Amino acid sequence: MAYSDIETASRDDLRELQDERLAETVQYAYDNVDFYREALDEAGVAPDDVRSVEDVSKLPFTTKEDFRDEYPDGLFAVDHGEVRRIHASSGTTGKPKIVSYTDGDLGVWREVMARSLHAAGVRPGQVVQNAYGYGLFTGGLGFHDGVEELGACVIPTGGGNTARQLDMLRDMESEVLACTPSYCLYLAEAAEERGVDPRELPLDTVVIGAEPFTDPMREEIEAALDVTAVDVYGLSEIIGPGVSIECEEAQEGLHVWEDHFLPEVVDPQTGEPVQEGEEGELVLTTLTKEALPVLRYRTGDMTALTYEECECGRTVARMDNVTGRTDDLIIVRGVNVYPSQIEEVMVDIADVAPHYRIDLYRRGNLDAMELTVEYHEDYEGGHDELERRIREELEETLEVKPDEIEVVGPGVIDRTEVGKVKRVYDHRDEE
Ligand code: DLL
Repeated sequence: MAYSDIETASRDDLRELQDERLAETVQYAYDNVDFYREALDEAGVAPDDVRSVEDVSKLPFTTKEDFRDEYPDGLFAVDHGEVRRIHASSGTTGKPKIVSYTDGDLGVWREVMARSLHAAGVRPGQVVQNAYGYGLFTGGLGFHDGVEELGACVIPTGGGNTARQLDMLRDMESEVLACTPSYCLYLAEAAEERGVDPRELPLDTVVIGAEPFTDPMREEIEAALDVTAVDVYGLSEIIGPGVSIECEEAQEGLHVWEDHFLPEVVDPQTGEPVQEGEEGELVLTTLTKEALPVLRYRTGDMTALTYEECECGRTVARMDNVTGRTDDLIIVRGVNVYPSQIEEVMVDIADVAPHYRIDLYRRGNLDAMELTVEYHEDYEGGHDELERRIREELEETLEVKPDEIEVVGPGVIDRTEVGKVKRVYDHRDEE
């Protein structure tokens, strides 16, 4: 059933392996990376103090800022001669985070991606169209290698070039499409514009990730393309895509490949571990990485963990779908708002298309929030009526009201063809 035995191992066996690998990783990082040696010394923790998974909380956190401070290669544990590949994650501000892989790391990545695709229902011989961007972004090559490792056929379309993307989907009869959720919706729309019913395409499965999306958004994708949409998660600092994925059977939480990545969830304010099932910030420790071992990385992604066996039989931990990050909280007139709250409300209104943007301004001393939403192409009513309905629905969920809601026609809001979607535009710091 599973791609590798470890996916269904007993929790005790898995724990034993993690204990061993964690102790090795801490010693390895201490011996080979000045940053970790100094951080552990400063925290008064000796590598020997970390003997088992329970001891992980003794270790100091590693943050995004540490990657930036150590730019470009201060966190590498091997000489350049042993590095076989470099990727980078751009981020919105400042220097990119440079990440590196040895031959062994690339092998692990291929293995966890093959496992992930298998869990998503992909089988050898199938055609997988890979519309994640190739290049420094980990999405393209991460999927590419995983598809080949699994023994399926990859079509490396990369991001963008929508006309050719659609031709390939139809002519090569791709059964699986890998891309961001926003691009997936865009492709469905673009197909319709060209007179192709997206539901008639041969696709069975889409493997979506790299950006947050809510459950209603997923349902929208599944209905638009008549597919199963499976959520895949990962980040460059840890390896790239393939840290965790849902199984096609249950689609109930993302299986974390715990033999390579040790997950914890902590309170984002205090850094203290939370109870199983409670929401908090995901923290990850690599257990087998050679070029770039990472101890207790604060991902900024909000999720919860469960260790209950899944109905698919896998025993590894599962994390909730990540719908937000600790840093995408927007504060409007002192009230906390998450974009995912707005998305959930809007995608639930049938006459609204799942395309929206949020603009924040400072007017005098006050924050102003403007929401632009597209109506669905089948909608025949008036703008005012729809604006009123959106306002009413939002007022039930949000503590702060948008100052303006503008309903616009289909296709007016810019689409993201390459890379990750941007929904919040904060103009408050602009003059
Ligand atoms: O986005 C790796 C990836 C590629 C994952 C393709 C899945 C598919 P980065 O560019 O380093 O790596 O961005 C990592 O993207 O910390 C999350 O905030 C977000 N993210 C990734 N996957 C998901 C997901 C890739 N399934 C950052 N749901 C992470 C929500 C996600 N957010």
